Amino acid sequence: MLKDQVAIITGASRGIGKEIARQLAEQGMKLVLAGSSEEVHQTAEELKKTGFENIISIQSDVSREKDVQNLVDKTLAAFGQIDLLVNNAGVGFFKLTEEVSLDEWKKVFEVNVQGVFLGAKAVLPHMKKRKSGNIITISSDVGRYTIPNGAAYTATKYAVQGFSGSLAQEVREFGIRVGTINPGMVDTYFAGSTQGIPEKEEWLKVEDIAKAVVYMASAPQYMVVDEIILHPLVQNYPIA
Ligand code: NJP
Repeated sequence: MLKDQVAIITGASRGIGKEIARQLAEQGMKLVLAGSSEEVHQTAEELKKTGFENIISIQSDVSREKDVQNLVDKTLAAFGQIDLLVNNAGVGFFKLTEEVSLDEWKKVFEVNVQGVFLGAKAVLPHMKKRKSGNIITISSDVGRYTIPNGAAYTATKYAVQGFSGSLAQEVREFGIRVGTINPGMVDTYFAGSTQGIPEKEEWLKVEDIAKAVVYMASAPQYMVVDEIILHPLVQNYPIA
């Protein structure tokens, strides 16, 4: 069903985004990988070496409108259509509120919230014209409940939930589906961590999140998967 469809994945240099790219490539999708660093090109090369074709990489910062518009324009020039936008790029840090600088506050909102807004805004005219499309955002379980020592990050993910819910209702009549995937602790490079260290052995794996993306994106056109929340069994979290 996803075969020959076109996806843009932001934050595809490493971590969850890289594995989403791998699994969507396995489905036969044509991919545009975006990341703010040059690492994104290496990731695309790595995937191509494993036999996947139709993958391009574009260095772009999701918090910059020009970069995001360029990403969408180049995708349309290369592949002619956009079926799926995966807003995955995100940053986070965890400290007491009085220790958070205004620059850190701005940065986390610029990437996690402004980036999601800019991505959606840039693909919507095209998706509305085609009367189809999928916008999937990797949000967080802390978009649904709060944690201490992470007020700025938590605030961004609550914002993402509000934005996505409102957008979903706005674009339903155009056949466009909007959903969020809200993981708990995932073993990646997030917040300056390292992927694959023994302390995170029982955390969610990038493969788990990528599978959720494939499931959400493959839902039949009459169905919308609004949200998937997933946690490692070892994580203690409140249940609503
Ligand atoms: O983190 P990491 P994850 N513009 O650090 C890119 C959410 N999440 O895979 O820019 C464009 O390994 C960066 O690439 P580069 C989290 O909030 C995670 O875990 O080239 N891209 C890299 O590819 C986030 O939304 C956990 O350096 C930018 C990627 O983002 C998503 O999962 C739990 C960028 C980050 O890779 C993926 O994060 C949870 C920019 N301005 C939610 N800035 C978790 N790991 O536990 C960064 O609830 N990137």
